[in-house]
Amino acid sequence: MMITDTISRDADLSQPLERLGPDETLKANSDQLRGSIALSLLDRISGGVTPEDTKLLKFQGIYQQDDRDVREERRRQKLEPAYQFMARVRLPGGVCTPEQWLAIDNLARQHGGDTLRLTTRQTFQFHWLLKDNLRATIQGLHAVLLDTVAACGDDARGVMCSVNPGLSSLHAELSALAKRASDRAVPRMPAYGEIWLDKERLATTEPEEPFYGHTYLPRKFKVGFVLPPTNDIDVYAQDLGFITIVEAGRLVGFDVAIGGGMGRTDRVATTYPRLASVIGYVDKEAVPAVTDAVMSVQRDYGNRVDRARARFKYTIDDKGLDWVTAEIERRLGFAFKPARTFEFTSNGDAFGWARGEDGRHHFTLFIENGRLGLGATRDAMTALRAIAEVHKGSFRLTPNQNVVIADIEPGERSLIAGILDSHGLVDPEWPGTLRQNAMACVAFPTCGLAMAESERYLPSLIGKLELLLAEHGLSEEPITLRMSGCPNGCSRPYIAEIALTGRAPGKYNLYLGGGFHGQRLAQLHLENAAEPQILATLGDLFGRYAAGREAGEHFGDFLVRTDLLSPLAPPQTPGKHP
Ligand code: SRM
Ligand code: SF4
Repeated sequence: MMITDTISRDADLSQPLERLGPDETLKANSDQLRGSIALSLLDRISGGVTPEDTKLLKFQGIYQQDDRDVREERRRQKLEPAYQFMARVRLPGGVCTPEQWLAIDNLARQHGGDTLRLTTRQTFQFHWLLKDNLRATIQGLHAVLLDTVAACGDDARGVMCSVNPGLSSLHAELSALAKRASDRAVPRMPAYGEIWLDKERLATTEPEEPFYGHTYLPRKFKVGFVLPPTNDIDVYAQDLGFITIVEAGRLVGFDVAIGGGMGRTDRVATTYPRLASVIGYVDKEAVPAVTDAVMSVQRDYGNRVDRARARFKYTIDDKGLDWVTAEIERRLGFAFKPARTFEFTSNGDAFGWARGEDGRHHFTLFIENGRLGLGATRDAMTALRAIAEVHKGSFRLTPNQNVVIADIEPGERSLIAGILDSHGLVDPEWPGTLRQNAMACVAFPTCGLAMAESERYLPSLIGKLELLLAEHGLSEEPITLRMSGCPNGCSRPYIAEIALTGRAPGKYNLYLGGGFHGQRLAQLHLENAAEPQILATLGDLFGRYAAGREAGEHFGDFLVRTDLLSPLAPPQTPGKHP
């Protein structure tokens, strides 16, 4: 029987059923995401899977892609696209063991083109997987207790957590909370075990997904836990953010922020980035209930007709922040307390050695744009493998695409330092301050949505910007710079002080004036600009900044204070902002 409507529970049934978007019908009719994936994997004629299975696979953390560098040539030769797959690991808070690191490194070398990508949400991505290698990759992850469930799709995505190397006990508590929130929010997805791990389908009359039902969420949903003063996870970009409140050295609870999101659709004015709104404080014991309540409001009231406006931020703006807050409180059975105070000072990583309060050491290693192995500027992949072979602590992937070699016992430190040194990774000349504070999304050649280069272009652009900064004596000034290959904003560009989002090959929109710790949206300054115009504009603004800044003033704050941002700026997005 075809299911045409499975909006369940407290669903807003005022939406006429026949108007549900096609993705909703696909989910509803997919037999809880099984679709025909098992058959598609057996098909030897194509290197890809069917369009429907392509969408369903995303819920299992797997994206079908094609090599865009050869797309045109293959089209001319009347060949099918060079299909390959990306698989994203679910890694709450970005924490993994040395054993897991080695397994991931092995899989990347065997099946993933000798490269790994550390993402802006603290996990690993494999690229270049062929259809025939998917099963071995998933099984290899399973062997070290990892999976790709819900790393993509209309569900709760990878839960983020601050890395804070110095604050060992608070980090441990927060990281455990993030892991628990992730375990609770993740779909059960028996299809995953059946398709990839040869598990039997169980005969049951119980619902397979008691929370998600047949249609899951209207869109992806992102949760993060942050430990001030570092806003490394960019909490204002999360659908649901927990801002840690510490009193007398103890984690007591959280300010709750809802409705953040970066993505916008090119030329669609009704889509926009939005900063999350802080709606109040809860004690730490309430985290599971708050997560359930907030996600269920989005599940039941999110837009299931227009996918471009299906994220939680639009539900909030359409229904009103007060209404959504009241509905969350109704489901919780209690009201939020007034928000407490907290202070953020930056959203970047602190590089190099840090000593935790428990006496163990941590080294935060810069990884340019999160790329390891093939395509990377320096060979950190080999060094990290060598470290994983001897390390007894853990690794933490940071939200800025870097990695912390964490929990190093004092006696182990010189061994790790020696490995880093012998691979040229402790170099006082590299990276400079601008590069350390920069991020680029993947874009070409793997991302199907890329409109311009990002990861492959930003390193050379930074070299040119460094010369401009040096001319004005600004080389040591921390300035956040983020590039995305399209307006979707996977590097969270719209909260950077300088942001470039791709519009066409070699052409970018330039946004300026975001807050240094992710608290303010940047404004559109140039549209469709090529490199010479970008360099000329930024060179001029760097000169004005050097001459006119106040003591300690950040670049973004200076641009806003001196009113140097152009009238191209879009109106402020609706909603209550911090
Ligand atoms: Fe993203 C889609 C890569 C973080 C907003 N993102 C994609 C896809 C899967 C393209 C696609 O749908 O075909 C990209 C795969 C490229 C590739 O070849 O690997 C992709 N996103 C990434 C990663 C790998 C970028 C990176 O360089 O690290 C990040 C993986 C995160 C993870 O581990 O889960 C990544 N994406 C983000 C973030 C940042 C964040 O979440 O903190 C955002 C902005 C925040 C947000 O969601 O609002 C983001 N990605 C998007 C969007 C726009 C969503 C929207 O609301 O409009 C898309 C497109 C979509 O979903 O339709 C997208
Ligand atoms: Fe792809 Fe656009 Fe995301 Fe970059 S921002 S990874 S180009 S979807």
